[in-house]
Amino acid sequence: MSIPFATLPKVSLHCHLTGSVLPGTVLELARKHGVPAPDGRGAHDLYDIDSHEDLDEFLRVYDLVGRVMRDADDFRRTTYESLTTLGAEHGVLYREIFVSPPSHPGVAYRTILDGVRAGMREAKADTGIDSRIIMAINREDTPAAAFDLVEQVIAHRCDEVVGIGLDYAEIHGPPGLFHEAFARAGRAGLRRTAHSESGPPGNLAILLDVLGCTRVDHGYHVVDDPDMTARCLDAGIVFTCTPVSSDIGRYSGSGNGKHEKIAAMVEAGLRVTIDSDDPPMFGTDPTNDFRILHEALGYDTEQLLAFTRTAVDGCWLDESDKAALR
Ligand code: ES4
Ligand code: ZN
Repeated sequence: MSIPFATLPKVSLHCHLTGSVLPGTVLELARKHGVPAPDGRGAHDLYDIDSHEDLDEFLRVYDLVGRVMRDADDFRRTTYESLTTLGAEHGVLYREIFVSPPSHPGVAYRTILDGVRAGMREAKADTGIDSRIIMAINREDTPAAAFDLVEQVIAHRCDEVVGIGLDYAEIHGPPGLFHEAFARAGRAGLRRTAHSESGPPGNLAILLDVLGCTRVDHGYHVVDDPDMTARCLDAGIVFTCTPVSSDIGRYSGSGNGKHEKIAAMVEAGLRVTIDSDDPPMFGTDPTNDFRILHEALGYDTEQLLAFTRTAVDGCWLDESDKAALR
């Protein structure tokens, strides 16, 4: 029996706005602002993933995309496209999108926030998709810059921003460096998550003990340590896994198409959700990530819907808004 991957309901907890910009949009915005686009040969080659040596090189392309987003309308448009073309059209009912102000140097926080919110409203009106924002700290920046970002989030507090994240290359920014920014966010009632993909494995304990994270983005190391697995089971930590994005060996150490870590996490009974990370940049989309797991691990409709239920339970909406997704 064939599974209708595209229409299965999905809830998206690990998708970056900058990583969602469609190739044609990158070129149009670069032209509009007279700034350089990534050095692709055309719209389809812009994100040629095979041409990147490592995560750092990928992130420098990502930075170039961030630099073409300059005014509120750019943020409106890219948010709208993420939520519709890369969201609602794939059965996504709700998305918590990572927005990274540090990826847009010279752009005011307020400009970003207002533009993203406009895109969210428009996408909801046109397709029904609901969404919230997670403001992401760039761990390659200083702890002081991270703290300033959290201060901005608090100064411009609004219902749409439900939490903070920590992204960019883990190797260049150990999580403990950002304890003050995360503590400030915690005191203000913001939820907290952080990327941990490449490790070292001890980073997971820092996320839980020092940063106060209730979610972990990727987090595959959890299954290498039985004590940490037990702890995360007990605490109900939610892991936002990204099959295609994490299957690029030189970024994450996997790359064999078997998705063994995700399988082990599911097998251990951990709370796992599935997403696409940076869909066009990794040549994927929410439908494809579900399909890939079905093909690699035999997951059936019931298991795929269980990922969605976990994402509904683990998302940062109020209980009454969660009920509308069930
Ligand atoms: C990212 Cl570390 C990492 N990997 C993929 N996409 C990203 N966006 C921001 N940080
Ligand atoms: Zn990510």
